[in-house]
Amino acid sequence: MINLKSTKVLVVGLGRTGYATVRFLVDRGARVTVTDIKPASSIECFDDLKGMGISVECGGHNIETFLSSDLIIVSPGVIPGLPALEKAREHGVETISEIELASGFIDRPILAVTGTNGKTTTTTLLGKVLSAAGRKVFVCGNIGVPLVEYLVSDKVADDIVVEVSSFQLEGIRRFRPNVAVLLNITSDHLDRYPTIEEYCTAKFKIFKNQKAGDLAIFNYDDQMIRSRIQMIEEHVRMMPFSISRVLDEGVYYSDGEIIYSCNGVRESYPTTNFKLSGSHNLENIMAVIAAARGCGIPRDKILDAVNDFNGLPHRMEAIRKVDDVLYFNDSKGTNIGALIRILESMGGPTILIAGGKDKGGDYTILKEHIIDRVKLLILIGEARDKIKNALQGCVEIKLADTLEEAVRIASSRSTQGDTVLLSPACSSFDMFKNFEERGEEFKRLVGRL
Ligand code: UMA
Repeated sequence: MINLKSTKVLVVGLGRTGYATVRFLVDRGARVTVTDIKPASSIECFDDLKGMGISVECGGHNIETFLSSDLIIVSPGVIPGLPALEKAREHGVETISEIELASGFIDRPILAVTGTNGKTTTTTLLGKVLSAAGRKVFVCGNIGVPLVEYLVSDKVADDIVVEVSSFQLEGIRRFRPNVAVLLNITSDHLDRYPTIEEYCTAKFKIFKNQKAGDLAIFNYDDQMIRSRIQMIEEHVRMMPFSISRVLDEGVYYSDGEIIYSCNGVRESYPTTNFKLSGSHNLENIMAVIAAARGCGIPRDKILDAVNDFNGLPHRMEAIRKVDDVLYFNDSKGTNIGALIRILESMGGPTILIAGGKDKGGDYTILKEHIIDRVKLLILIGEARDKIKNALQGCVEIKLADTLEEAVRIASSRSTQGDTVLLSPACSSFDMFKNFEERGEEFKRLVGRL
């Protein structure tokens, strides 16, 4: 555990993570400075921090402040290659992420979930399963509540369930989840990582510090993951899951049932009453079963909680039917892999609205999935020309300047039995504050039809 008393700590970035980190550090007697590239007028917690007597440097990063710190806590949105951070590291200043800091002070079991897609659904469902079994659970992380928030709250949890992103995992040293889940890896955030290999390396850090008795749960069907299993230490208990093959030890799908097979125990979880649909959700549920069984939760409690779970907003959320056309909001689908998984589960003809802020992926891999299922592709946002160039010729494409125009085109071109789907394969930051705002706007526009 780091001794923070009188330590000079610099917090970089003043979003949700930075603000919660500062409060924790102040509680522990650290000498805190915070810095953000944005001007003071754009920082919500600025007055609060000033009121707490914190030194706040806004409108840029002063390299001297970095070099004179004992420890730097970096917000997930700040790239590790930031020149001031690189200089500080060269000078021997330790730079870590908030999950690394917080986990060092947490004495509860930590269950961590990562993956390109499905993290939030899996984290939420795992939290619900544990709660349904009578455990006090703190659900946090990339889902929107920083892990460090637990330490400044008055909550006492039996288990901490934390969604972790590759950005958060980059900055760990000793972060050690008792249960670690890796759902899948497809190309994402290639605007931050020079290669997919570096993205994979960040994701695999979730297993890096696990010890004997800890549980490593991973998707055996995912080639990116399967080919790197040797990166998990041998002494860790491995629990693969698979939708396509029978596993001696692990969780797999067979004939409408999920089978949990471990140490001679074989349990069946019928999928008939699951409210979540699609093969991606089946995988999320298998990971939850593996994690919850690993914590000793009985089968019936798990099955009841899974059967009760309706899913989350902005993830394949059915909005309404207008003139026999069904509208779905999948605004959380912010990468190409997410869109592919959704298209795989689509039945009838689909009008797809996609586009937003490009994250450096290769849209041509969408071709084979679009040709069969999408009758019209409507593109919005900064990435629209890039996507158009990648998919030209395989589907009719229309460009729209706003989401409102996209919905108008979709509505005028749809016919009975169609589905209109917003699943952007891009982040939202070019036109919206976040994916939630984009999804809410879509629901409002569809509501007006
Ligand atoms: N900033 C700097 N210098 C820089 C870059 C940014 O000062 O060089 C400042 C910005 O001006 C801003 C602050 O840093 O004021 C923002 O920090 P942040 O981007 O880390 O945002 P937080 O509000 O702390 O939110 C972060 C996660 N954000 C990102 O990873 C980009 C949230 O995940 C997470 O919910 C939250 O911590 C709590 O853990 C969001 C996300 O988009 C949902 N995650 C990515 C994803 O899911 O794909 C990984």
